Formats: sequence, structure tokens, C-alpha cells
Amino acid sequence: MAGIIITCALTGSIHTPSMSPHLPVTGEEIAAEGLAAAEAGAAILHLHARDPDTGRPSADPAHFMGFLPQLKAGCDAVLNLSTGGSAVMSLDERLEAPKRAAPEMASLNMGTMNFALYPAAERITDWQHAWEKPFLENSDDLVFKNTPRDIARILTDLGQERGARFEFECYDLSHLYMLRHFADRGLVTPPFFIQFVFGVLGGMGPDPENLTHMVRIADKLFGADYLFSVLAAGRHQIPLVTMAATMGGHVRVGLEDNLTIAKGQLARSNAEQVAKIRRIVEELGRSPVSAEDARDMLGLKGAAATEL
Ligand code: KMH
Ligand code: ZN
Repeated sequence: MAGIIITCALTGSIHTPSMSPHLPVTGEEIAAEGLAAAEAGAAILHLHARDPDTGRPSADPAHFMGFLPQLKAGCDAVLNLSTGGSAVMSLDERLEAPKRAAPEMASLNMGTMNFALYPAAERITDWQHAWEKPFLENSDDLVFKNTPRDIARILTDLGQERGARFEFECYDLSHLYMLRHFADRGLVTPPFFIQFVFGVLGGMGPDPENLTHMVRIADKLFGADYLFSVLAAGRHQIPLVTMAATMGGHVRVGLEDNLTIAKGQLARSNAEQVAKIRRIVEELGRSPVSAEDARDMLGLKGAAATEL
């Protein structure tokens, strides 16, 4: 089997500061976490920004600039900017920083869906910030909007005009057919890096059968033209990504998707999760690839061609 790409998603927009003191929030924290994750073996860093004062997910390019230059200067990992941002942001907001940065890689969510975070609110008793509880609770009426028009705009603005390639986030079988549709329209070209997303309430659940079926359908739709990676929310993270590694796929870990390192034990850092999955995949006979090898495998334009 070919080498394995480890992606680390450092902070995201799902978890809130009250859930873990280790969730990076400030530019300095996100930069330090990213450098350590790259050192531990992550070839790709999946990046969101937060407001450093409140820890709230932020689309402000100034907040991205609090860590992007440090990451670019301090490691050679592929810097992959989220275009999903947070489901409460408009598409204009979500695209502001990626359009300025012209990254090598950006995430692209392949369908409109529910994105329900409210069950997590019941587990928290001590809230650090006033925004957290309503942010989570109001997700019972939240639509994460990624219409075909939105997807086409991201592909045009970032892909065609700025040379970015994509982490296609597929939370459901239907999202694979949407990707096929855009390939048929000529707006995306192989190799496709497809991130199968498990365990978000609103997307597919973390059942192993779902992964085998996603691969079966992706094989039909894309043949040899795709690579798949897996992320899974919470305690399903390591079991599902290990299954992906066994099947020849790639893996994503990080505090964006899961705050723990073992049952009931918070991860102290993103690097701790990278080191753990690295040990597991090496035991399985897979070799983590360097960032340069990941660039070759995914057809990326290179860090020098970004505006970071
Ligand atoms: N947090 C993941 C479940 C994005 O940034 O575009 C989804 C995600 C979306 O990473
Ligand atoms: Zn993300």
C-alpha cells in the first residue's frame, strides 16, 4: 500500500473552550499546536481561526494571520484552510480569508445539511463564555448551507482562480454523487481527495458498514481517480480512522473532531493524537508520508505559490 497522509485538524468550530482547556484558541496557541502536530507526523494541517479573546469561531482574516505566517515559516506542512468555517457564518465570511491566502488546499463541504451540536450542551456545567451555550443549543435549527451554487463558487474562486485543490468533505453518500456532478461539469479534476466524515449529527453515523459502502460507491463513481481519508467525531475517531488505514485510506485526527486521547481522558495536544495514530498505522505496516510527498500525491501547487 502507498504511504499514508496524516491530516491534523487543530481547532475547528464545533468544540467550545469550556469543553477542554487544551483546545487552541489564540494565534500563538494554534501556531504552536500546528508546529508540534507537523513535527509529530502530520503532512496536512486543516485550519480554522478563533477570536483570541472569546474562543468563538472566527472568519476574520486578521485572526488567520495570527498563525498562518508562523506555520508557513516554521514547518513545511500543507496548510489547508477551511471554507466550511462555522455553519453560522455566511459564505462571504467563510471565503474571506481563503481568498486572501490563496492556499494550496481548502476544505469543501459537498452538501447542505443539518449540523446539530446541541447534545454537547447538556454535558457542560461550567461555561467560560456567554456565547457558548446558545451557540450549541441553537444548532437545533441550523442549516449548514452548501448548495450547488455555493460549491461552484468555491471551486471557481479558490480552485480555478487561485489554484487551490480540495479536501472534499462528504458526510453522506449523496455528497459523492455531488462530487461526481462537478467532475462531469469539468469544475474539478482528479485526483480527488475525499474526506469521509462520520458521526456529525446530520450526517452518516460511525458504523463500519457505512465506510465500506462509501468506498464501494466511490470506486464506482471515481475508479482510480480518488484517494479517501476518514475523520470521525468524538470517541469514534480512532476506531474509524484505523479502519481507513487498514483499507488503504488516509487519516485525519485533531481536536477539531475529538477532544480525547483515551476513554474519559482529554488529549493534552493535537500532537498527542497525531503520535497515537502514527503508532497505530506504523503497526499496521503503513508509512506516514512527508508533506512534499502529500503534495505530489494530491497535485498541489506548492507553498511558494500561496499568498501566505
Ligand atoms: N469539522 C468537520 C466535521 C470544514 O472545515 O470545512 C467538518 C469540517 C468542515 O472540517
Ligand atoms: Zn474544519
